[in-house]
Amino acid sequence: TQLFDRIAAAAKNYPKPADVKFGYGTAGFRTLGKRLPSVIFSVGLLAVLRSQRFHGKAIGVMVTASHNPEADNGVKLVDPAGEMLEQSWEAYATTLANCASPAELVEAYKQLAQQLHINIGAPASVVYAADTRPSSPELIKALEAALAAFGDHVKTNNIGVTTTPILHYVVKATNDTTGEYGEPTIEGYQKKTAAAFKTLIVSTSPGTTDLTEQGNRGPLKPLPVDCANGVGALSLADFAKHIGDLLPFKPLNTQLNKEGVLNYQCGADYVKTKQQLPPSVAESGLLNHPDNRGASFDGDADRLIYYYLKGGKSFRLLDGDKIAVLAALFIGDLVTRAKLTDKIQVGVVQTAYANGSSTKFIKSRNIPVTCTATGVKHLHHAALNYDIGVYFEANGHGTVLFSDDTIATLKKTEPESPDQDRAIKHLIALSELINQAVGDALSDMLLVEVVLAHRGWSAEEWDAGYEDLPNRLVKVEVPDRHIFHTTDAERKLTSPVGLQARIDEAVLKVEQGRSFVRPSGTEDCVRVYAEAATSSAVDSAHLRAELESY
Ligand code: 16G
Ligand code: ZN
Repeated sequence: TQLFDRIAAAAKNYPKPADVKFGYGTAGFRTLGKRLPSVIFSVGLLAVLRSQRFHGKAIGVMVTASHNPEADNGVKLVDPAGEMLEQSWEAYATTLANCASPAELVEAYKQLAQQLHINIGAPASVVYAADTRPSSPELIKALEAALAAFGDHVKTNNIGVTTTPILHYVVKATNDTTGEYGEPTIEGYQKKTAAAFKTLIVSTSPGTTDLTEQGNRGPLKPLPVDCANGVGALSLADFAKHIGDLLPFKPLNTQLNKEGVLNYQCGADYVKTKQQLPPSVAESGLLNHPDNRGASFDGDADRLIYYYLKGGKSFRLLDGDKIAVLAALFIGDLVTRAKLTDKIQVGVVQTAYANGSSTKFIKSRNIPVTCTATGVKHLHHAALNYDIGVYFEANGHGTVLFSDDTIATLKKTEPESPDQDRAIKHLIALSELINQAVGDALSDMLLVEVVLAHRGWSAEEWDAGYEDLPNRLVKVEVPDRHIFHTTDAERKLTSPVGLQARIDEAVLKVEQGRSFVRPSGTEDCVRVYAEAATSSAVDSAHLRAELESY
């Protein structure tokens, strides 16, 4: 009861704004930063419960609004293995966040603990971090106020200002009982990632200068990286110190203390939705050489988009689909060279937004493809069904998961040739380079660089595999998006009745047509996607679908 009094007293400083209904959506809570203190306070309570549920394992809390405007902020919980919060708990988060008074909050918290049979006096551990938004320090204070109400049996670890994927890494590493995953610190992440990258780029065996197929290419060409004026700029600068000139970076959009610049006219989301270079990147002139490639992070560095100028002129996007194809084919080749195709199956997980050409291309290479609903948790879950699961959303969020059995197989296989030996070592190093918890712009970028270096490819050669179908994505504000229900991984509508038939009809009229409508999980709108063999066809298909969705 003392605990309840302390929670109620602390909660008084974080009153819930009266006019809002909060919802824990696809990416946690997200809205204007100044509306969030009460929400963050309630998330602190839930994080403790969640940790107690797992006998005191560490739970993560990340304060960020990713690619959203600077005035927004958000919060999401990270489960012990470094994954997104289990879906069944999202409703609990929503319940606590909408309590109108401290008394109501304490009551809801008490009931929840009872319902879940959780001993509220048990030990707990919470790891937290924030991105660079101006509202983040205030929100972290609200979180700390909630955690402080518990006293000593709740261990807290503030890792400071860092990227979303690094927080996920630290949570996973904190809970790793084998001690093999890596040190549970930001520095531990940097060291682990740098070591794996070096293994993949430079030889560690005496007598050879590298481990690539085509001989030593020396240091890689400088890589311009648009950091969206976000926290990725910090992690990148930090990482660069660990690898010397092995891969020289040209960081762009790295202003962390200037108001109004976060995600503004830059970053992965800007590039993907506008299908053009950020003006700052264009002006830098760094992409003018046809051999050059550039990369953009989003505001919390969990999304990555590549691009280049074909012939030094025309913009070409290398999005999540292109990255998935690059990674899956490379890893597939390594598995073949490791002579493990009978034991290790590589598969790709996409969403309905994946360009039809990418899906077709992957299947043509005999790699299985699964389609899931939008949102990282769905892709992540499906990727676990493969021995090596490559998952990417077209928007650049994704990673590659290696199952425990796969790692064990790799470690116990006795190689019979130097090439097989090399392939096995490379697969193990890739599993260490690639963030196993969540999509990670920095580590995904290093993955891309490794593949390009090993293949000896420029961006244009990477791009040459398949040609994206022309496509459009628009949002439509409808009176009530909740009447839109989908099935088949969001590719078909079941309601409003009749609408799907009309979409099907429109799509049939155009070559290679495909279109779907789904309610957004993050905004009050529905999204309409369409693709077709030609640009003019896609316009007519999308227009019809859009009109019909009203
Ligand atoms: C969230 C998801 C992202 C998804 C997007 C779709 C996470 C961490 N993020 O940002 O994966 O692409 O929502 O938004 O799951 P929408 O539902 O508004 O289209
Ligand atoms: Zn993000």
